[in-house]
Amino acid sequence: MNIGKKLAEAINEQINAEFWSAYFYLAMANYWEEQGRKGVANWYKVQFREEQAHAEIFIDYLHNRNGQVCLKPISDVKQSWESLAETFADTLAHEQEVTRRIHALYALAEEEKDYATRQMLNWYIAEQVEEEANVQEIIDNLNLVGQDGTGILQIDRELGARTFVAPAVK
Ligand code: OFO
Repeated sequence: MNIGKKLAEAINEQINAEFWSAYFYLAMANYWEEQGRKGVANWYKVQFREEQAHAEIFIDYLHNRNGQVCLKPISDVKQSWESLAETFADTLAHEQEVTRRIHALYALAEEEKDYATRQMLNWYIAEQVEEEANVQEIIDNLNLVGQDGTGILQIDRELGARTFVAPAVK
């Protein structure tokens, strides 16, 4: 069944938002690479790739429902941060906003009685719970070590071990 106009527009907006997220995390990866925090940079590079994958899933979905993809310009992102704490606080706030957006999309799918879109969005709803929990854990660890250099190095090393795994939904 072809996707309705209203939902197609909302999904196109979300595609743009996912690419904005990718851009945002790439800026963080670049910044921390330039500050010598290679583990943090790696974590954000993986995040960058995940966001691109999120956009691609929506693109494939629109095509499967005979919808048209409309790529819009990506607006500017912040380029520097005072501290790791600020970076991860920005990340959590952003993911909370994305969660709100995904929930709004789900509500629209319900309103439109588009059960296929509702089903597809279940994956994103679960993904957002994971995204927020992962970032919260890093924030908790950063709070725990405070300004302790050894602790920060340990966190950097752990974040450096993250690898990209393509989402199973693809
Ligand atoms: Fe696409 O989940 Fe983060 O932003």
